[in-house]
Amino acid sequence: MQMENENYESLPVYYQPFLPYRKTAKERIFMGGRETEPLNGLWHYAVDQYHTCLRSQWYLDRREDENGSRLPLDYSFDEWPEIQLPCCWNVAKPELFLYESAMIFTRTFLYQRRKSERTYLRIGAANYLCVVFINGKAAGLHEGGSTPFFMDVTDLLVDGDNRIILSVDASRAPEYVPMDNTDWFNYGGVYRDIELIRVPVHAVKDFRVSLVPGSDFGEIEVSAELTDTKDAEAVFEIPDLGIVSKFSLSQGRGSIRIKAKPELWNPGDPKLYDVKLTVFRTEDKDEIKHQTAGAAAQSAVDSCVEDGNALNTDQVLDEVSDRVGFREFAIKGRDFYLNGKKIFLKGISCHEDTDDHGKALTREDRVQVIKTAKELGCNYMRLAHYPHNEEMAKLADEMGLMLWEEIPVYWTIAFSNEDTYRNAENQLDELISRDYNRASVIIWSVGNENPDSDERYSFMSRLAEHARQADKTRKISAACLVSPDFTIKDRLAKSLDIIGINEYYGWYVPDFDYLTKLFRSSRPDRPVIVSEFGGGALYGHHGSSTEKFTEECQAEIYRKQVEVLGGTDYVKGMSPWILFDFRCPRRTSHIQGYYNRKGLVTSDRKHRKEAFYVLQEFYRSK
Ligand code: GCB
Repeated sequence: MQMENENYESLPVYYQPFLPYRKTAKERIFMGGRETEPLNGLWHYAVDQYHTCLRSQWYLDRREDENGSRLPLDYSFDEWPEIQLPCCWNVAKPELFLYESAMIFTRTFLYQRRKSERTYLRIGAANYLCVVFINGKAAGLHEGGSTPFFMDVTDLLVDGDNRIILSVDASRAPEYVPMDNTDWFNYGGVYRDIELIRVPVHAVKDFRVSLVPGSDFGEIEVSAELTDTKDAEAVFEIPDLGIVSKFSLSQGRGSIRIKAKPELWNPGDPKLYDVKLTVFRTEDKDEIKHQTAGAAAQSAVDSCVEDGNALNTDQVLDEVSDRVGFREFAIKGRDFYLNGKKIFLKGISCHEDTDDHGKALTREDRVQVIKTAKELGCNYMRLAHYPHNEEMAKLADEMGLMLWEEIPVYWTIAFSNEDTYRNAENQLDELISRDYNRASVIIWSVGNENPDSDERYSFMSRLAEHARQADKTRKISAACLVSPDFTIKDRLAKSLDIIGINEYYGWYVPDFDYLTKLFRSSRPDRPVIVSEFGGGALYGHHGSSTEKFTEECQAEIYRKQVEVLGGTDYVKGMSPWILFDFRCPRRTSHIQGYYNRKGLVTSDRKHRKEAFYVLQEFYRSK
């Protein structure tokens, strides 16, 4: 479906024809419990350094002129070499290691239309711009390299063979989010799943389940939204709690609050429940006979359907499910409470990066990330600086770890550019709608280390307010900078529930006395998380604790930091920088070797540095 053409000037001119096809969080489909047809696998690819596919309309695949004469072609889709998607091309093909412009991917696939359903294409993430063509027609344009996007492709698909072309552009630019300068590697590619999803005509696009904050852990809120404005009935079930509740969707939306006493989720005992939503049409209610989802729930459904009006599977519009935990993360004064108990967030920061796969981590890689954090003694992790794969939050739900999730509003992006704002807000919406049901996620971060200016203040306070309106069950934060007079007094703090502070005493500011000064001279009125501190060390490089990049120097920084932070009453959590060494083009010294070496563990995840054990000991004592 085409969107209204928008005024959107931040993209290069060859993207302009595709602006009407721009996809945002609005087009999403709720994914839990859906069958998908993966389009992962071998695709043909070609480097398209000059964006010729878009400029010269390769996607039309016009082989003859008006008179039927053959035209010379600059492409040959099926003769191009192959690559396995999803992947980051920089590591999948060593000759593309430093390539940062457009790449064309194409393949064909079989499709058979089934009556009364719509087919969506979902791409888990493509860095950074992606234009999708199906059978010669534009299907979607998406901006933002770490969030999923959807498009309804039903009317573009044909029975039999279909061609899909993706133009994926990893160029960097000052107006993008993130901008052209970051402290991590700019991997290009379609590096998360590509899949087709068949959904009913009136499908559930949003299904949110959470414990109501302040309800004495006794109320669950459920809300649902359809892809259109149909009136409908919905039945919500949690079989393990014997909950079956019916509510109405008016104009495609509805919600209900249900009294319940679920066992609460926490990192030590990450209890999850299967939940299910079935949406029924409202018409012909009187003649409907009851036979709904799940025999166990049947009698309960009976009792919740008024006046003998029953629900019939023929009347089912859509059915979705999820596995969710119930918890309350609250702030009182300068303290954090999880399910009513005071907690300290023992964390670590983490990038989405591996030597072999870049950002396209395998499930084993992700499990290893969480296990390593738990071995360190963490109950919490900061997923920096952009949305990681949604599997991370699912695993954190299952394995028991609280999360800070973030959008890439990093350093000095184009704060006065309205396009940049809309893009950042959309990435936030895509993230919130993707992970709303994850109990592990307790904090949305709207940015990292953004130097103060009026433009930055209005951009980020607007984002923080947007996040607060979008989600009442989580807290809002950002990783702020220390003020030049060595105090915590970022203007943004009043828009945040939690002040995140990045400080590098002992490293960029070698004098540790400033650390004590910072905490003594600041009087924040809300909890502080030290969202970053740390120092670099090359594993196996030993020397004195004053020699930079030795394990001893890094360990000493950690010793001094935890001593001061542990003794500061308003510091209620920390996520030092960082769990693993990670690739970084800015780090060119012979010791760094194009890696940021502030990891507590090497990038191959095999070796723990001395500082790992310093932090582990501190967390064990906490
Ligand atoms: C920071 C940034 C992080 C960098 C880190 C460093 O403050 O937030 O992205 O990688 O410092 O190593 O300098």
